Amino acid sequence: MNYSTFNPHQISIKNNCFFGLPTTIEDSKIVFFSVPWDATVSYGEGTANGPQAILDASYQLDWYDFDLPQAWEKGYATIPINTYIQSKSDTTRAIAKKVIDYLELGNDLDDQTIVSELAMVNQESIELNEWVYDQCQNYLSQGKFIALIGGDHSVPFGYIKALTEHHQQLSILHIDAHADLRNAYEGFTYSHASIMYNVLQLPNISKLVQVGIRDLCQEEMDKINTDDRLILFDDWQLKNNLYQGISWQKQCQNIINNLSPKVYISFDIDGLNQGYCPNTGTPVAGGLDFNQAIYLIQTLVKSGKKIIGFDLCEVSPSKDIENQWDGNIGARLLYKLTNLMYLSHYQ
Ligand SMILES: [Mn+2]
Repeated sequence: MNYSTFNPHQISIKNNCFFGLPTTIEDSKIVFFSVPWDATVSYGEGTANGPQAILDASYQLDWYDFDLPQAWEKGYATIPINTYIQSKSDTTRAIAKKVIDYLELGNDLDDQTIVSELAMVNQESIELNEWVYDQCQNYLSQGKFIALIGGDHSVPFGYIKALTEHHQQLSILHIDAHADLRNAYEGFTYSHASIMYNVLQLPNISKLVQVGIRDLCQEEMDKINTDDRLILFDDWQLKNNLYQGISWQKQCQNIINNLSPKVYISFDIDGLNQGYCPNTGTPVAGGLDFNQAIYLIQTLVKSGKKIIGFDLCEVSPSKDIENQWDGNIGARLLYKLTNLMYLSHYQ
């Protein structure tokens, strides 16, 4: 760990590490693993640039954390953002866009060129999943925790798969505007809109607890109503409860009671109110306040349950490079989630 040039009272040095922290991967307890990929994004593109936007904005934060003083010395290291994956995302997304444009015209899948392009995108997604899985297996087997930074919401699949091989009975706390329970979307098996459908096919997933959901289709609602593992806390009900005087504390406790002792958090930034993520791919009105979301996770940690990993996805920077708001929120959320994950194991 090279702290010789690091002063936690001063400004960050731009060292290509999240929050300017000088920890080496070897000495780390937690690694920041970026997956700059948004090949199948259907609406607004740009989440492949999320990790870089969060990294750029992260230098601006102060390190003091009210839950975890001296968080900066706990051992968080950055795995460099993989530029090969990012360029692969760009080329794959160009093909995917042709398929999406074709389907959005109301065409059926009878054009052989489109069919083979669709197959190509699906193959690239499989390879991305395998890459994420291999990377995560590597760090998990070294006893490290992983903070995964997307990318669109398809990217944590390989990570969750790796975790299911290290843990029996894990639950997922899924914060999102969307249920992500579609069985493939626009023909893409590993679409961002299908992540939780795909995750439910994995072994050892005991519960999927969804919070903040406010945009879903009938097929997804049917799945929620028929699969015992699925528990929905939709945004409308959460807010109605609040308006009728049921405290957020009480609601958080209720949410957490549904989770097993080992919890994975999948955090889509669009679970928050759109003011916190104006450039995210598929924004929806409503959503959680920043502090509400943090309070939920603080309550989880206080309950004694362990956060065994998390992802933060769908942060997309503004086209105006001077505007770091999305990245700034992403960075603050990333720091807080990382600190709370740390605290859940070492308090
Ligand atoms: Mn979403």
